[in-house]
Amino acid sequence: MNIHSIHIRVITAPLKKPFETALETITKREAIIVEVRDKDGLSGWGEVVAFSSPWYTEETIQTCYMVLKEYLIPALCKTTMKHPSDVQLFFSRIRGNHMAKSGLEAAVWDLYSKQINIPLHKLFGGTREEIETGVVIASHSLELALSQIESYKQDGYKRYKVKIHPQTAVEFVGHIRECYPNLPLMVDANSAFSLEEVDILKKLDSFQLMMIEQPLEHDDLLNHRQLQKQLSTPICLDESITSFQMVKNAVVLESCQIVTLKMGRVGGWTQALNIHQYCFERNIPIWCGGMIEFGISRAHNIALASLEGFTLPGDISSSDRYWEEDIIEPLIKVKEGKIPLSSKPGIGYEVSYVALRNLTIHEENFRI
Ligand code: OSB
Ligand code: MG
Repeated sequence: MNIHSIHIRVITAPLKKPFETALETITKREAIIVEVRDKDGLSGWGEVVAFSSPWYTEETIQTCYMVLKEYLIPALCKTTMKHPSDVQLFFSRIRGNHMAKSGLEAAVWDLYSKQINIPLHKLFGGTREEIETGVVIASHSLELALSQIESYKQDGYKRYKVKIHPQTAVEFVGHIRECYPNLPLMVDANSAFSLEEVDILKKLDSFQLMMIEQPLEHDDLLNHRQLQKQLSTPICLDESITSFQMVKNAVVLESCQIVTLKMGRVGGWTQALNIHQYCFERNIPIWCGGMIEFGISRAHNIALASLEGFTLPGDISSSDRYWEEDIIEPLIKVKEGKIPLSSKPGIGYEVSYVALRNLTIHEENFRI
């Protein structure tokens, strides 16, 4: 492959409003933007979706930066790659660090699909012309949650996900159901429950929820298996889905009925495609999760969600859901709950160097 240099930028931006989960409240976001350039002036783009601190995953912006600089980029410089799938070969010699790997691999795939002049979603066999999407309501205040649902309904989102907490879940979800009897609604507990609180979770069974996302500990497949036997609402695993192997474990153990796929958490496109194929062959519904990301990661997610097995709307919202200023053009805009697939090569969106420059706090260039 023709690769000339790699440029990484750390960017930071405030969220339009605080994002409140059972674990943490997010008010600003950092990301590492990876740009892989070829000799002809084409650029491929990836985004590292780790958070600034390890509240959600072990990886952070700092660990990803270090791993990219000390291991992944030097390994890529040493290898003569024929095809982006070769990236997996040198990844396999570095354990874990999935989000760092994913950001770099995504940029290589984007560059490659621009070099051969086809859209990324076509390269991976996406079958959709448009994807259906959902939105996340992350507010501890019922009043704010209700007003957010009301305003997102204007964009026609196909699925609404609210964050819940054991102390308030039944009342909170009950109120929302009363106001919106037919809303396609699901809840995300971000592992705030224990198996002793099964009675609370059973009460949620009466609210016709599409699913309950990650009620128990992030790495606990056994108790999720026990819980699923006692609930009629399908359990969807999010935090637990850290690799292709973990998906197979969860499916064989019957720890969940639905899988949330976050490309960053499983280590990139290649792993995500393996998981998609495995679930598709077994009729296990999957959907594309979100990480409060900027437009580059969203664009990759849109391409991923165009694959046939993504039968449920994902957490892929408009650019203006989180940002005053996103880094891509055009901005992502959800209309009637849908986003059309771009017919341009690669991720199908241009990256704005002006917007990037405004948000960059640190950058470094590596010659291959
Ligand atoms: O649990 O799905 C989650 C955001 C940050 C960390 C964890 C989660 C989320 C979301 C997705 O809910 C939000 C989004 O990107 O729209
Ligand atoms: Mg979740």
